[in-house]
Amino acid sequence: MVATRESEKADIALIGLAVMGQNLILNMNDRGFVVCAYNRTVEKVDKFLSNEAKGTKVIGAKSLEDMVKKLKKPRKVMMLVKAGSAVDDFIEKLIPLLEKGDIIIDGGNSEYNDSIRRSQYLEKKGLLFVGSGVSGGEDGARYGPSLMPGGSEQAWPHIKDIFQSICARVDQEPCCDWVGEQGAGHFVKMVHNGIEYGDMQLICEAYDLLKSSLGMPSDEIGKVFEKWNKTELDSFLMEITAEILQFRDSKGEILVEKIRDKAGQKGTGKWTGITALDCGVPLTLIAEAVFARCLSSLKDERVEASKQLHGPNNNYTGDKGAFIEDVRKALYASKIISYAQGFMLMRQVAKDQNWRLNMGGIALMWRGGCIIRSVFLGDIKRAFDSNPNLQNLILDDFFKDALHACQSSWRKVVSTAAILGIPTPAFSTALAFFDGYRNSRLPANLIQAQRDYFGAHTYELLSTPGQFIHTNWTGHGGKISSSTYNA
Ligand SMILES: *[C@@H]1O[C@H](CO)[C@@H](O)[C@H](O)[C@H]1NC(C)=O
Ligand SMILES: *[C@@H]1O[C@H](CO)[C@@H](O)[C@H](O)[C@H]1NC(C)=O
Ligand SMILES: *[C@@H]1O[C@H](CO)[C@@H](O)[C@H](O)[C@H]1NC(C)=O
Ligand SMILES: *[C@@H]1O[C@H](CO)[C@@H](O)[C@H](O)[C@H]1NC(C)=O
Ligand SMILES: CC(=O)N[C@H]1CO[C@H](CO)[C@@H](O)[C@@H]1O
Repeated sequence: MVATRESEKADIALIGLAVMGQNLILNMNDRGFVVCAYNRTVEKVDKFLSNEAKGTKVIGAKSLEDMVKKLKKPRKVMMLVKAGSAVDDFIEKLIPLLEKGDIIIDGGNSEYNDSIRRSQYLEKKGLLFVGSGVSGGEDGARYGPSLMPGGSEQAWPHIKDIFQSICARVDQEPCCDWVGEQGAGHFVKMVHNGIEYGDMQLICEAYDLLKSSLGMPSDEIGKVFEKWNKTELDSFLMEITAEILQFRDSKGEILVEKIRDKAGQKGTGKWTGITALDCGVPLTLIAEAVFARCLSSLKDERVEASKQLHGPNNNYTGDKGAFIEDVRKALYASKIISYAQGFMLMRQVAKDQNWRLNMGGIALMWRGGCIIRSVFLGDIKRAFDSNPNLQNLILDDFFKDALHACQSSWRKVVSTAAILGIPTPAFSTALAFFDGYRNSRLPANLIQAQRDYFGAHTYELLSTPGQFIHTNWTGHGGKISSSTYNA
């Protein structure tokens, strides 16, 4: 076989020819890059070259050795394979074939702790690792995803051109920038997915409120959402929901009402919640969104319980138009809280991991291409641009004003839902967070007293913070101290 000349070599290789992989290759090809395609099942490569990739500059590889020979140096190998052991398996197979300075990119949905481990492992071997979040689904991959790369920083100059050419753009700006060290890219993608859980749950609660309290039919709610899509709530999820609610099946009937109310999940929302619990961040809305899916999945149990447990009549008797506007404002306010909590989590983990996360840059990456893309993220970008050290998003003037303006509607919706017996876990937890966060005094003084009473865990006085004391509350009991037991 004649050796491939350097000029004919590929700019990047892509492993894994499922739909996302294929679309990303075609996207790269459109932008003028030569891509070498590889899949473990080699017939898949031939099929791709003679079908979807016909007439393009895409080349194929018959083995990993063949693939590596066809790449320009430093070699860039991107994997779009199932998260987990498949990623480690390919890494092990690639290591002996690659040279110092070559780059392995994982574009799958890996857990960020795996990416931390992989970047450390590969850097020890002289290779560079990039763990990149890729969001936007199949369409995004084909025409412009949001890309969130992190890992070995020396890799960025070599992949920047490709990544920023294929990604989505908003006002000419690419929705892709370097996120940070090690697992930062996959971490930010995880938080993105968690926020997506929250956004979806909030929209579902709004739909349920309009349906159950006002008795509005789905297509009418769809029309309302179309209007909301022209307000602060302008977003991809609002837009597709407006369409879903008006979609009719072949019988001419609204499809969404026929779908079984049992939500699935793949785990990124759960990971976000676990991470928040581990590092002590009150990420209540995303956690509620995950639990709401769990509760929904108890369909059979709920059907049984609905026959035995009774609540109030759901009908709202006040002004319909005014209530619809109240729900819109409650949704907006709750959404602000959800993003504020997401950014709190990123801030904390960045601190714990010693990552320099650029919060405004992250908002810009999410502004286009991905599932949570929205006009709203432009406002978040502006907030972090004007103050990169912003303690909390809800302390930014724009969002502070928005919360104040929505506050009375928000309270009305949450209390009305409680009175009518319509579950609004995400709306409610957002409001509870707002009220907790803006309170200088919470009842945790009593928690500290209780802990000291039964466990001698000690407490601080308001007047002497930092000084821990114990009180002999009962007048009996032995010489207990907080180290004796933990209850
Ligand atoms: C609630 O309103 C619906 C129409 O929106 C009506 O059909 C139903 O009878 C009402 N239920 C009660 C208990 O008032
Ligand atoms: C939602 O708004 C966007 C732009 O702001 C627009 O492109 C889209 O067509 C709208 N979708 C619906 C369903 O109204
Ligand atoms: C990743 O590891 C950190 C530190 O060990 C832990 O706190 C966090 O919960 C882990 N994340 C996930 C999703 O398991
Ligand atoms: C608590 O007070 C009682 C009664 O004054 C005393 O007998 C006991 O030793 C005290 N316990 C401690 C741990 O100081
Ligand atoms: C890594 C890999 O080989 N991925 C894909 C190869 O093609 C089959 C069939 O389309 C996919 O299922 C694999 O995920």
